[in-house]
Amino acid sequence: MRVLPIAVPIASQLQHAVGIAMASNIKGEDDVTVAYVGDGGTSIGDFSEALNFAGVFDAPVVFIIQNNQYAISVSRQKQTKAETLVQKAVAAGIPGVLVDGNDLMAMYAATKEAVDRARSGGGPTLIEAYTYRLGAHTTSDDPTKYRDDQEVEEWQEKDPIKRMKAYLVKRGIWSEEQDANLIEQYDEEALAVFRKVEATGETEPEDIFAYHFREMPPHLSEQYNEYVQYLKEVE
Ligand SMILES: Cc1ncc(C[n+]2csc(CCOP(=O)(O)OP(=O)(O)O)c2C)c(N)n1
Ligand SMILES: [Mg+2]
Repeated sequence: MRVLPIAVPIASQLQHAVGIAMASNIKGEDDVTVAYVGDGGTSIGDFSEALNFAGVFDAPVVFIIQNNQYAISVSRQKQTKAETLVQKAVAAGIPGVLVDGNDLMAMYAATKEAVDRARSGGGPTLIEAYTYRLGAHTTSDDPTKYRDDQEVEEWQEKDPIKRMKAYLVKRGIWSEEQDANLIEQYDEEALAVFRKVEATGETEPEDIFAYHFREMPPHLSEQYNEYVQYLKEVE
């Protein structure tokens, strides 16, 4: 498995995925490319372009929309008047499947089917994983400003981790005791890493310029010098 770096410009990764999948076809390789996007990302032109290209060129690619109902503060209803996001597959002439995104096994089955189809020459698939963002978008976001607590509470019960755990415990594959031990073990590991990093001391502000390039390019050197000067002035 090969993993690409995270693409910050929303939905741009879909175009890359189609390009990679088209290259697999040209090279005669049986690789399949899987690309994820948010509900908000489906409103961007790149999404439609990627689906269209993938369909026309039978690219072995699987698009997975993580429909968590929000793009920061913008609700799913404000993204599109379409009843579902997956119906956008119809316009591209490719198969689409709407899945309970909080059901791990349903997601596995749908993804496997799509990957198998792509690998056997059946072209692309669009999957919509219907889920919910329980937390805030980022630490600078306050979701209480744009949604009801009741909505969040309703989704708490559908938490995929809770559901999977309940299933495994019921089947006797996992237990509350094992769960508690594992969490304790992870807490200890995380704390050990945190202490190690903390012990390395304060980070110098200039460090934001370091470690990007072996030799700092001129435009960055210029900014670095300006920044060092600025730090001296504010001291
Ligand atoms: C092209 C582009 N426009 C705006 C942003 C700023 N931005 C970062 S996350 C985000 C919302 C994304 O929502 P969604 O696609 O639903 O993904 P989620 O965060 O819910 O997983 C926006 C608008 C960006 N990164 N790229
Ligand atoms: Mg979203």
